[in-house]
Amino acid sequence: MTKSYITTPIYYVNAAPHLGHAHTTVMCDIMTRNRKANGVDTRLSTGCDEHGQKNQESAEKLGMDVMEYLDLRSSEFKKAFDLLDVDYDYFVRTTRPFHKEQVAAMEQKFMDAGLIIEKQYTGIYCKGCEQFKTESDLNDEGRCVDHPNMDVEEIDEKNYFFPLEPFRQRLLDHIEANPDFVQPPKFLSELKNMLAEPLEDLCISRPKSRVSLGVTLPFDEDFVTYVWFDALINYLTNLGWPGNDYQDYWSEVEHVIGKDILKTHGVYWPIILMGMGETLPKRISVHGHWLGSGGVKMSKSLGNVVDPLEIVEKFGADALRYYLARHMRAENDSQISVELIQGAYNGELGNKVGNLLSRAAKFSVDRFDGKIPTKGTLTEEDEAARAIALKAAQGFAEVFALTDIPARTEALVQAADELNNYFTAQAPWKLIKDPETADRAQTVLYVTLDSLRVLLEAFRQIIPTSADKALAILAAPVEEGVWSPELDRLEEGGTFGEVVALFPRVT
Ligand code: ME8
Repeated sequence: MTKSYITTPIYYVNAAPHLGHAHTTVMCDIMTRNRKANGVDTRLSTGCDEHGQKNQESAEKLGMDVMEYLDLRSSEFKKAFDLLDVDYDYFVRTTRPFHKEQVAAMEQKFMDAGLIIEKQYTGIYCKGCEQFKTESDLNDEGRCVDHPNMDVEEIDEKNYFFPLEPFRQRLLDHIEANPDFVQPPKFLSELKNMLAEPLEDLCISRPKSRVSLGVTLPFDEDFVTYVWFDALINYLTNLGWPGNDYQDYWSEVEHVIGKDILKTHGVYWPIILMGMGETLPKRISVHGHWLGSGGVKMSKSLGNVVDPLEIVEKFGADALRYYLARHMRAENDSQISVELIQGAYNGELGNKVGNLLSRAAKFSVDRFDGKIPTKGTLTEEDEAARAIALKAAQGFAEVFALTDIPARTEALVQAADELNNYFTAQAPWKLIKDPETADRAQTVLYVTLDSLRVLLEAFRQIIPTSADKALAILAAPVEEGVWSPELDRLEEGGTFGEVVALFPRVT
């Protein structure tokens, strides 16, 4: 892999950015940093899905001009991702003229190719999903299982449809030939189940009498494009598609999504691409959901909502990035709360990583006149400590998958913990008292700090601001670009930066 294109979903702007948005976007940022550090030319795209009924009604509720509303909301998303240190290359807004023009052009091509048909449709609609539903998608109260607080609507109207069934077998064959198409395997099985039965035609239009916020159909101006049919195309229009060089990145695209939008990405999108004659995505990586305390969906009424910006304000962006990276369980849903984040921040980042740095750096600064100690002959214990750090960091010197992130992050913290044990067992504060062993104290300090440096360089992929701050304390700046963990890069006799607390305790 020499190039890579990672995408987040584009988020609805009917409310402020929430924790789920933060999660997928931070995971994509981590994957992007990881690939760049491994020499892969990677582009990251994120942004906002600005069409559809939900967004339109939110603007109406506030009595705002719709474009003003969209500008305001999308700037909130941009700000949130900036605060979370997300280094994106593209920030999508589907109201951008170029995007809208390409969507309309594509629809005209589909129409000309006979891939769009017109018919009367009667059915149930969930505004929350912006999708038509069947009886089996509803709960006992007759509401959408994903949006149990919203009424579904009965709809009877003329619409335009894209037939999916003619493509189903081709998609199944593609999945068979590319078992990595969806990761992790649990979600591949879910996708296969979705494709086990004939597929209904996909309704790609909404009458303007009901929804006006959307891309007008090029062949019928009484209709706008169904929001999903326009949103998915962002992944291509972003790259300037159908311009000349989009293929370079498109052929390496990986979509990262939450489990709630597997059908749109795993069924609709590949089939739309087949209709266009385009290459299918290389991979769709899926994660579970965060649940609030009590292991239930977050909701205002339960008071278990975790607001990402409040967390950033209280603990800093890296506390949130770390929690999201370390504590999401592959394939499953996971719990989050302010208390859990606080516990991980103080107990894992603070006690294990920050504490090791301040213990070893402060001691060195006090005893060696602010200078980095020098290394003498290494013992077996020193070599073992170094090997632990190197091994944990090595996990970041290869391209990893979305599902690898928790274990790789845990390995770094675990290694820091073991370095703490090494430091305590070697007790340099005792060694320094005896002139015969004083040099040995310097070696222990050097080994500790140099091994920690290796961990911090790997940590840059997860918690970039804190890692860089720590590396500055060790006078060990790291250049952007390709990286591999190497020992003995700490400069003996170099001058420490100011030793500040990396993760000040929050109570
Ligand atoms: O679906 N835990 O937008 P959306 C983790 N506009 N991630 C979560 C989550 C949770 N509890 N809740 C949501 C849309 N997410 C469409 C996408 S793409 C062409 C169009 C994340 O604002 C997860 O990534 O509803 C999920 O897929 C996404 O937010 C849904 O965001």
